[in-house]
Amino acid sequence: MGFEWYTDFVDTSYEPSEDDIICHFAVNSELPIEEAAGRVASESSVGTWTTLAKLPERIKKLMAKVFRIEGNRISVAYNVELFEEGNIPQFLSSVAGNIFGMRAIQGLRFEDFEIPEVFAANFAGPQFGIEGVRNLLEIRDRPITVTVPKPKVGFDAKEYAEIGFKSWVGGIDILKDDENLTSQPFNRFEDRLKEVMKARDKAEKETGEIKSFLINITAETYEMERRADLVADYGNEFVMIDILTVGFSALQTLREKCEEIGVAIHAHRAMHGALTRNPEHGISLRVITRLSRLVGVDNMHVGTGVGKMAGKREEVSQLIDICRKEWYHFKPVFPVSSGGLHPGIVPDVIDLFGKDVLIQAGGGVHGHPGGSESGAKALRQAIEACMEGISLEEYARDRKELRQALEKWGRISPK
Ligand code: CAP
Ligand code: MG
Repeated sequence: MGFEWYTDFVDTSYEPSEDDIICHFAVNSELPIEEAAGRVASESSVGTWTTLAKLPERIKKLMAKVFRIEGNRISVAYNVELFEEGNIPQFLSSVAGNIFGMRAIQGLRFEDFEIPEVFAANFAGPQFGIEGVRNLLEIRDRPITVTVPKPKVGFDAKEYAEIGFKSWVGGIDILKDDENLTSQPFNRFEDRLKEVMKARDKAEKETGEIKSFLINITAETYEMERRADLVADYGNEFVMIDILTVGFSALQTLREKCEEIGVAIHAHRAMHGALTRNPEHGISLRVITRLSRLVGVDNMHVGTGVGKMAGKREEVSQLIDICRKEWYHFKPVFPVSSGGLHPGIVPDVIDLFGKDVLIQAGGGVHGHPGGSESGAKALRQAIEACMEGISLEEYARDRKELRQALEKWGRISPK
């Protein structure tokens, strides 16, 4: 129609400059793809639904350009000046904002993005990264074991610390809060921190190994800063943050805070399914994982490819690459494999991840017939078997805990 100008944002002859930010989308619309693509580029940069009485020349250079269209997949180049340095919320308000709500576009998925060095330079990335986390734990050449007490909430601080102690003594390296445990009346944050740190000291003395705690500080931002300080006061190495429910603004604030106090960030991605699971609409885990590395988490949940949570091997493999592959100055992020794991499927996890992985088993430890300590032993034994290239069944011959785990769960992938 005479007043529309969306196709002015489509130029398949355009060669993105090295300073452009590039975003890849899948578009579902009844409109011709050029029309739909132009709407995405227009609304996520300078445009609106109608031509304007005034459009100064200098603003024209801020018009985003659809430079590639393949079927319903489009790539859009954005002048980097459209984005405030170091501001993730504004980045998302631009390329993941209004465009998801446009009536003419029935479905839109933000699949991935690429940034120029000039934009990457505004972000610190991970403080510790894989090598730094390994140094914190003095664990060099094997996957790191993690467990979440189950049931996931309800224990009081002393009961919780007791489960942590048993798990650590059984061989778990890191105790982890569940995503919905923060500071409920039955288990206040300060009480849990105090009791678990006492148990951690005892377990370290008993095992001679460094033990740590992913305590969930998720809350309002100022409160998270206060909790992070308390964690540092106890000399604990990590905080855990539910990065999507707190939001990227809060995550950026806590990244600064954790730099000051020298504490690593474990990123849980609870709520991602609301954005990521619909293949026709939403935001992919590639985008969320890449943003998390940009801001600077040290450990990041990426799925299992075999466990109870959605996420196929191929997708998990892509997320592992986003965590670990060379990317400007950013340290690699430790991928976390979690969700329905137990000793019987540890070989599948190591086959997919290699040794640079945090293997988290909650039910797969505390559901062991012998209890938490035996469950922890079974998990460690399964990892030892893999690192020595021995089958689990062979290794379980003279290791009761692994044998019992295999008797209960075999090699099943939980649904
Ligand atoms: C796993 C878990 C984790 C999920 C999150 C849970 O417990 O504690 O939150 O792994 O999913 O609450 O389900 P289990 P993801 O070990 O008992 O399954 O890691 O895919 O983000
Ligand atoms: Mg959980």
